[in-house]
Amino acid sequence: MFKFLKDRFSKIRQALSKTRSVISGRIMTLFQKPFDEETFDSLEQIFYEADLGTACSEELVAQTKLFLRKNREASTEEILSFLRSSCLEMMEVPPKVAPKKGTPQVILIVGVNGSGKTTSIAKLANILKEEGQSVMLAAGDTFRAAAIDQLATWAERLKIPIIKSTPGGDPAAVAFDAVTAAKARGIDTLIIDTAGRLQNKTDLMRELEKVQRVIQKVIPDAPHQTLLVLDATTGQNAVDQADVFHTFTPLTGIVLAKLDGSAKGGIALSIYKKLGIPVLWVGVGEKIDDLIPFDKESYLDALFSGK
Ligand SMILES: Nc1nc2c(ncn2[C@@H]2O[C@H](COP(=O)(O)OP(=O)(O)OP(=O)(O)O)[C@@H](O)[C@H]2O)c(=O)[nH]1
Ligand SMILES: [Mg+2]
Repeated sequence: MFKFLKDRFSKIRQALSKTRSVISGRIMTLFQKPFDEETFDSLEQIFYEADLGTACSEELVAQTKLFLRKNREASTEEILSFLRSSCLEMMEVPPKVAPKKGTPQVILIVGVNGSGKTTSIAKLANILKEEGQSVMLAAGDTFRAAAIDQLATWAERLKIPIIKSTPGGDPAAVAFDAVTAAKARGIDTLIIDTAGRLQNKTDLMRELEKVQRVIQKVIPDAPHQTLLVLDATTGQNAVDQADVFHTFTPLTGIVLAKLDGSAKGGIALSIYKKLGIPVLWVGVGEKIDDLIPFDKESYLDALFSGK
């Protein structure tokens, strides 16, 4: 295995260690004694606690019952391996909105306050730059001067151009200027930051629609990707956030930030099952290289490994 792949796998394993101890750890203990109805109630409880959500949890419990009816002597390893493949099947859902190709590739980043948007943008920009792409940032969070400064500091550190306005400026105007500049300068990827907003604040959600409309005046196909950054420690509310954001800004993918430190890593499964929006990236720390591409197999290996 390539070293960087090993590193990635160990990072996701590490980030999911709390969730794994909820899932694998407790399931191993649960099935050490003969099972009965109570066992399955406890199993459902474990899934809830790991934030798999009601639909996933109930379905997995029902499937486990059937499996054990046919395989009464199954070992805990076999039960975990069965659960892993059931989850993989649940995650095989076609994306709701396919990303588009285009140059510049315009990526719009949205999410509630403090979910990890700006940090994830810096991490993503760094990955794209390392791949040899030219990257530009747009400081579309014009609410706070500190938000503009935060992104500008990252741009400086990464040595990439940034388009910004004075605090209080119109975010749609910044987006328009940035897309125009990225197009004129032949930039490969433009990533647009936006202010955090609660999904139930309709006026702020309408502002995001305006940002999209304005971008489309310059590039009709843009944004080619719209990524929602979710805080993995939020729990099931993250699914509601995704649902509402998706109606205003059709989402091509999710960035699941702060997976490290969360015991609720099962949320990725819930997002796939309930919304059919793919998780593309996971944040596993605060450092610049703490963003890794989401890979279902490694994710499930990490959740359901007995060790
Ligand atoms: N542990 C951990 N911390 C993270 C991760 N991603 C972001 N953070 C931290 O979360 C905090 C908020 O991150 P920001 O990137 O500023 O979040 P934001 O969504 O841009 O916030 P607003 O612009 O205020 O809405 C910062 O302290 C980040 O360092 C992650 O993957 N893991
Ligand atoms: Mg921010």
